[in-house]
Amino acid sequence: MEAATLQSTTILGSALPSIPWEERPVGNSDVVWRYSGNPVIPRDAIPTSNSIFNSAVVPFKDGFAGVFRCDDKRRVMNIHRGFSKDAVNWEIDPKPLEFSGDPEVTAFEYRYDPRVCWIEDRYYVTWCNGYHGPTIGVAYTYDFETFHQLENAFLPFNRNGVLFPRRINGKYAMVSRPSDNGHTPFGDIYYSESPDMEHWGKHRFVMGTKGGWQSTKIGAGPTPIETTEGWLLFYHGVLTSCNGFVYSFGAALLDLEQPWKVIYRTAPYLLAPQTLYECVGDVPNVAFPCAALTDAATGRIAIYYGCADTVTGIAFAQVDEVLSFLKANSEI
Ligand code: BMA
Repeated sequence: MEAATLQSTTILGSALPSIPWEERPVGNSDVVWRYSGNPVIPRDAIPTSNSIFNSAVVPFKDGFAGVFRCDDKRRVMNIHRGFSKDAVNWEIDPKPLEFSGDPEVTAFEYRYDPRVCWIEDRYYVTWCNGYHGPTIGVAYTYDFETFHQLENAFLPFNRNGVLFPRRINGKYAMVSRPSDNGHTPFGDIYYSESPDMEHWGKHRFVMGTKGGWQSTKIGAGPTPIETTEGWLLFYHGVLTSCNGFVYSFGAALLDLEQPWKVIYRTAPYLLAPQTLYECVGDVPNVAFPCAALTDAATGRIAIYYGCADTVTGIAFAQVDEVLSFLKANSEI
């Protein structure tokens, strides 16, 4: 625990020394650096998959569990559970998740871009859920064996719902990205809260697009990380080039009790698609973060991100370095 007291910014959470970690390569000065073993999940980790990306992992029992976006060879988008001892080597269930709940809500159209978030006594899964257009599906599990689906959080159209890991002022809280029914050419981040995980309201604007890498749309990435200075939110930003969308990611710091208030926000990106596995795949030039594992004792963060809509990679960061960078390079 000594390291935690030496840091200026501390993650408010559990020590978890078993998360993946690799030091920043010599000669690299990036705040976020890639794992040398990337991609960690290949596109064909299960027999039916065309691609496995934009996936979410959490600590579970003495290892890790996750919910993975697997597009199959029909190109149907669905979500599957998986387990790992080390959070690098994953066993993914070839069968998609099945949900109990109201059949009108659980009826399958498509499911993609899952997030997983531990709140109080269970894991919640949120994802982009087809229900007469994309909206945010919500379910919970205690054990990654059975999953119970709740009402969709919002009206269509919305693609990107990310829960906060604790109630804020007594309410569940979520950030999301309202959208349209196509390959949405806009997108800002909004905050909503709920007393019961089914009725969502108090919708507040958090932040919108800015120049450069985040000029077309932005959306929340992993579950926000609670720190002594605020909620650390990694988020994706999209720019439109002559050749299509380019997805990078940066970070923002949100107020702990009023998370729609942005304290800092990175003007430069933290990671942009630059390696072969981020630039070449079914959708070129995509780095799309959906999960982060943290070790509060050391301030280490392992970010899981989808690469080119094809495979999954890991990138690393130190919480105090991210905060220093945010402070020195912020434009709200
Ligand atoms: C978004 C979602 C993501 C995907 C991204 C880039 O709209 O479909 O799953 O990673 O586009 O193609």
